[in-house]
Amino acid sequence: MGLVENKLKLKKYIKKSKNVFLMGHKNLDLDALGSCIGMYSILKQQKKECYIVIDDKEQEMSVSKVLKEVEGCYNFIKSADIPIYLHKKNKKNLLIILDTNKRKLVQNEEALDYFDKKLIIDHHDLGNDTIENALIIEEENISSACELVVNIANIYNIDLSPYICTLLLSGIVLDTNNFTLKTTADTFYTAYFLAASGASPKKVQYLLKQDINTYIEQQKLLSNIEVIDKIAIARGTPYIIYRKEDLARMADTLLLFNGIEAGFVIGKMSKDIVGLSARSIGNYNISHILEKLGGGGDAYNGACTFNKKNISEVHELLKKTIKKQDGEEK
Ligand SMILES: [Mn+2]
Repeated sequence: MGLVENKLKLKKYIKKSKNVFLMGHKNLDLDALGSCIGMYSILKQQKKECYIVIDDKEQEMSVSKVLKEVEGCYNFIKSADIPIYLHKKNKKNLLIILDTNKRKLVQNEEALDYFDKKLIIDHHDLGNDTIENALIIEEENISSACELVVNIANIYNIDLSPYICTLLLSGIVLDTNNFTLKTTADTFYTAYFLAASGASPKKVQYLLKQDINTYIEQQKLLSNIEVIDKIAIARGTPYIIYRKEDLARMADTLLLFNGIEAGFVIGKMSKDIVGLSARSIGNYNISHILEKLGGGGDAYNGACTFNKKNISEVHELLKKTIKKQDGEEK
């Protein structure tokens, strides 16, 4: 599944296609968008017609900053318009899915049906819901989709513009929470390579700047933490609706504290839905817990949603499940 083993297959796949459509996960972040734009640039240099498919109605601040800056430079389309841009011969069309491999998480699940040839470039674990009949390049030990795209650019031996290097570096900084999570020597090497190719750390900082009010709400959430053994559980304020990405970011933050190996964050995502986001440094198996709760994930991250349950009910349920799992492991 790795890039090295699939290098030739990947090249052949790309060589045989003419129109390439790039699609990230729902609620794009800078790793998904950065990797799409990075791949676009690689493919353009291979003389492919490229399209980035975005259906998100609302955009995270960093994503909308980038989309504004690149307006007119890339072909952005909605999935409903894919048929207009398809090549007459379907085998000349290729859909590349970046930063996810799950059917339900792509921008638009129905868009998958237009394509016989699909390629996945991702750094998340595969699962039951992984898109079928696709060439999969998946490395779960790599920091981000952006890091994978840099490796692909190196396979093609091509240069990326300083702006694209900046976007790719932003994706890495985002997914590693400033080089604290899932960071290896290769990640630092990639960051070095991008910086040496003209990426601007100052610009990365600008792109990733947050809204101050969101930050304040997140800090409030962090003041309500319970630590059980090596696990930290944080609960949101019941009257605040959090975005899924913000819960995830808070769960990332929990891992920054001494002695904490796994973090869970519970918060309301809408009037009737409570979300649970989980992160682990890899030692503590959060995926079993999430599966028991009806969600999913891998060794490092995962999530789950609950209908018609309040925050305290989810909190109790989570604690029971953690206790039960600890009992099973002993
Ligand atoms: Mn990612």
